[in-house]
Amino acid sequence: MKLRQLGIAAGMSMALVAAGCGTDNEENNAPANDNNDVNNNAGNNNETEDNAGANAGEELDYTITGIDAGAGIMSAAEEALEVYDLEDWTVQASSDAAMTQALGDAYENEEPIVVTGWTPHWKFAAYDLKYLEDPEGVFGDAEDIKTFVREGLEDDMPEAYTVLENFQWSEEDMGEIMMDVNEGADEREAAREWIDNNEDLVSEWTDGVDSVDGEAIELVFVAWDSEIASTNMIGLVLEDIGYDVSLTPLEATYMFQAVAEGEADAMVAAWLPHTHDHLLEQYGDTMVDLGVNLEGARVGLVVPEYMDIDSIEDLQ
Ligand code: PBE
Repeated sequence: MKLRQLGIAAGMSMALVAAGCGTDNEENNAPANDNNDVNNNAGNNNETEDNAGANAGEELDYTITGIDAGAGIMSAAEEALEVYDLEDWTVQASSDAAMTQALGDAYENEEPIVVTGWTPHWKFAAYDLKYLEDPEGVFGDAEDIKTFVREGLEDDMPEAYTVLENFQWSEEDMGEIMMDVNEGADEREAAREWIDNNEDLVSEWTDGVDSVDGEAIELVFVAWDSEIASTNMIGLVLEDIGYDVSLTPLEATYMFQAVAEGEADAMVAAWLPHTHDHLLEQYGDTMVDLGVNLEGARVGLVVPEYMDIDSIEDLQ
């Protein structure tokens, strides 16, 4: 297929934004009654519960550290700015890799940071983080991750169709691969190790499925850590029954489009009912829905536990 990888290496500048956001204000010992901003040109302030959001806002230059512009969570974050009247704030596009880099850098220095976050993701195992409450429900409730294949796959590749239809695992399963990859393991090797350790589950997906003889199958995905884990894993399972598997990273819209137009065979990366609803609306009619492969996913705005804000409203 001709679609190119877009948007996933868009902005390493995020790490710089986060690293550069001044936090020296904490050392400012302005008198407690000096609330009139006279000498406040460095954005200093006294950290009180009342203005914790404003403080964080100033320190962060009113920037939410986002990921690739095509991700559903990015449009949800933009919507949140409107719904919660956060007109001073912007959502900075970058990539999953740049976002986690910025998060890691901020965390190390106990600096404030707000990221577009989701579960499953290794960042929750690596750092103490919390979702900001979302009383307006902009980010939706629990999400499922679903599998879609192109029309005609059932006839053309019934073996792959069956495996993809059977594929279902848990947040913990996906998390194991993600964690290994984050700790430096090769993506394929991490997926292979998980398969080796979970033969019973994998054999439920491949039960009764005949081997094939090197037929080419193409899986599309977006280079989010969660989808790197799932796509590499299911790709290996298909390889093990004889397919010649290629994995193509794309921007989210093109991932849906590729399957809808039959240019790619399958994807296991549709977050619904909320995050990718606009993409499902656009492309859903010409794709085959093979159901949920992971239950209980979640998206939202995520901050380190040490930040003294709890709700998106606190960013006002
Ligand atoms: N995510 C991870 C995706 C879905 C999977 C939350 C970054 C998105 O926002 O589109």
